[in-house]
Amino acid sequence: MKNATGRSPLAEVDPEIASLIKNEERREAEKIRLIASENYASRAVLEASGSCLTNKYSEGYPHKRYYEGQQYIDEVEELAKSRLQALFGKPLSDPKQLHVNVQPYSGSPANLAVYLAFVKPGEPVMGLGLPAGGHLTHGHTVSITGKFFQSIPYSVRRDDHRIDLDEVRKLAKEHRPKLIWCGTTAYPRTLDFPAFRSIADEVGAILAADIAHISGLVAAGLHPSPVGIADVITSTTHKTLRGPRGGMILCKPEHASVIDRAVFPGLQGGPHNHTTAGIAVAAKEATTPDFAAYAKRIVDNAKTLASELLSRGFSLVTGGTDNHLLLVDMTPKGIGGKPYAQALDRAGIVCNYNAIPFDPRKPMDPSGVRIGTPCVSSRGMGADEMKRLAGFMEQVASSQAPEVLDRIAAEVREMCAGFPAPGLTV
Ligand code: DSN
Repeated sequence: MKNATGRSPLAEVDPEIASLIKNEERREAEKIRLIASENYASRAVLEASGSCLTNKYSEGYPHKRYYEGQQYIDEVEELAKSRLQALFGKPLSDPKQLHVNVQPYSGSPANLAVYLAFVKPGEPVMGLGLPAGGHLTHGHTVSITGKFFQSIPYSVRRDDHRIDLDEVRKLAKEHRPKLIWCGTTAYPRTLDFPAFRSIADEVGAILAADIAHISGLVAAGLHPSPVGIADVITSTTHKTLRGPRGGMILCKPEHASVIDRAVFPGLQGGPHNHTTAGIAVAAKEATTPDFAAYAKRIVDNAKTLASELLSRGFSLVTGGTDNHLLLVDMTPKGIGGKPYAQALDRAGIVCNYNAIPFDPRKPMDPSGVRIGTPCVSSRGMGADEMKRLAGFMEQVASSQAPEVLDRIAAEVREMCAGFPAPGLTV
């Protein structure tokens, strides 16, 4: 038989890349990953998103494509959509009224599609400023969304660091934005979607909820849902929702066609069908008791970690958390967020340095770190491990001596060994 090319395993074809992947797998297994936007996709999600579906082009939408051969792809996309509709449509009397688009390549393209659907270049838009916990794509000056549109950022209050709804209303009345974003990347508190709805109604704006960070909590009923409140909802699919790297848009039926046209052909070509399949699997997994227990652990673990850190003299923005993340102001500990994050990494605990609201320091050397509990909760860690973790974090804040960090890293490895991570083979 003739040898077919392209049928050999990765380790044979490209040992360099195979070994880098293996190393990353080991890193993910041996470290406590606290980056609030990361997670462990399940083995089933990884299988679907690493499948032959990557080979197929499918511009268009199910049963309205520009290429033939869509017999199975159409079914994959329809399953992804109907599962997300059932998962997120619960607040509606008829969940089928929730329109779903699973084609955005990720969260930023999903958000850009919302601009394309509803706003013309130069028109005013409002979002939470990046320094206050908002996302780049909510109108930050360095993003296309701050360059092509007139961006009016709102902020959090100086005293309690919670979103200042009085300021949102005042700015909205003054600038009459076409679009108001309600969504965050570094905000530890519950979002008040009905309050944003009433402000958007007062000024005739489209209300867009970006639930990228919290969509897994929304799916599990652990954060209020914007469905039935916001006109349009965007999310990544890989954070708390625990799917593959991807994006989705949910919207009211009256916005379905403008949203679909904005995604394709407005912004993108062919959807990433392998990702769509992974999203479908994640949406199925999100209906299981396992997922409900994992989502509850996320919130419980964040609260335990918050109280343990507070009792050890750490300062938390807003004083605590309602969701999956904590923003820690390192000022009282006398160390900047960046050197602290670097020391934690050597100690086997991975997070990101992050600005705190009204940060007196520069963005590349800010006062805080952002930590989140999705990864540790996916591994099944609970209150005992959070207490131990707070102890490690306290020790690293007190000493960044290499021998201290290396000793903690060994303890972290030992602790992680008891909690195998979903999706990994080590
Ligand atoms: N990079 C994501 C985060 O870490 O929050 C947002 O896009």
